[in-house]
Amino acid sequence: MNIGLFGGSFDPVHEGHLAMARVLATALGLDRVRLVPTAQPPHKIKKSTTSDEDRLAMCRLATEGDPLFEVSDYEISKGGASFTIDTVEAFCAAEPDARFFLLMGADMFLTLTTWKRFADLAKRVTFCTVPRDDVPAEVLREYAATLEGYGATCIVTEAPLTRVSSTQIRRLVGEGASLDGLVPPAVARYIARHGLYTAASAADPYEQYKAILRERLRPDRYDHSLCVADEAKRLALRWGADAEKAYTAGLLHDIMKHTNSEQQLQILSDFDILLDAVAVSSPKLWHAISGAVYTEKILGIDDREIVTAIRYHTTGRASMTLMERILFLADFTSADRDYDDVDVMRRLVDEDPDGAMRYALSYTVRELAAGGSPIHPDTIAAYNELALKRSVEHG
Ligand code: DGI
Ligand code: FE
Ligand code: FE
Repeated sequence: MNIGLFGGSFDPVHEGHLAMARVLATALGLDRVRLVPTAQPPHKIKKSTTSDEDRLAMCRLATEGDPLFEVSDYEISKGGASFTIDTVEAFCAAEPDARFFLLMGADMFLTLTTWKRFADLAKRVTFCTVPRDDVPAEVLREYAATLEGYGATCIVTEAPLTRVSSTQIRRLVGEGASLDGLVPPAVARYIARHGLYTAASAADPYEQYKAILRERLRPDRYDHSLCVADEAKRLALRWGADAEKAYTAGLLHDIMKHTNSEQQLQILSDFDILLDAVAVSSPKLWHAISGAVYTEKILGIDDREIVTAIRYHTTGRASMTLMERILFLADFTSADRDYDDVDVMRRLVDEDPDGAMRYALSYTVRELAAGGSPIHPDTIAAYNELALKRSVEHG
């Protein structure tokens, strides 16, 4: 069994991909061509790629009914960045009798020596590519000769293919132009039906959330939300948390801040959330609780990290997760904040995160006590945990 493996982001899959696969399948006598869409890299801030599900669905639609093709969700199911060598090793182990041919576009072919464990990869697969109108066969053959010097086997076909690129297709969709002849009709229909690559989604993936925020918040609070999102993302990158989630949590953390009490209590009762005694008497705490419920149940952001960060952004709590601390601190140090010792807080956040938590919590406790307000037990628990940790450290 000769199997062609064709990996890529397929964002979207197009006739250029399919033509290349067919040319190589005929030239090499392949029994099968397996499309392997790559998963979205983790920690990707700009959601420049379409969701894994959409890209997988388009690959399936593009090849439906053609026995030459199959679509593998191997890398997408695994999640995160995959290296070709790891995927190839998994396929080789699953089908020890098959011969594998790695199909790739001319531009990828010219980078092969930089791939992870290139020498191991070269032992397991034959590298195959097709010239393109902008990358002539001679250039590819010259590079192939170098690769063969390292022990690789390469196949470069003669006739060049016309260049089609996913970037070009995304741009055409944005301009409202037809995709006739560039993608299979079923893919074109899928793109239209799901509103993929439209100007709004391409310009800013968070635009939908921002539009909701602009409806629910007054301008200064909207600005605050953008600033907290930026700061949360900055801290996440610094401390190795998921920057995209931090940005989302920052955007949405105050989403209920301007919703009236009745509606906030309504949403809590709709989802069976009970308020404890201190929370009942402190309406300022409600927006964190109702905001978490809104984010999870109404916006459908079913992500514990994001939801609990919003839930505890006002009170804090004992044993806060990294994402909870990021949002809690970002709310104190965002660019729009301006209180007496904001500079102290900003320095602490960068130099001593525990110290910053301690500083923020004692500030809150002091302010509330000075004003005679009740202090929520979660705030006290967060404060005590850090104060105890410090007294242990300092004997
Ligand atoms: O929503 P923001 O203004 O960005 O900030 P926030 O969510 O931290 O809300 C701050 C308000 O919440 C401020 O008026 C103090 C109040 N607050 C914070 N912690 C507690 C609290 N109020 C009570 N009663 N108990 C607390 O533990
Ligand atoms: Fe808040
Ligand atoms: Fe806030």
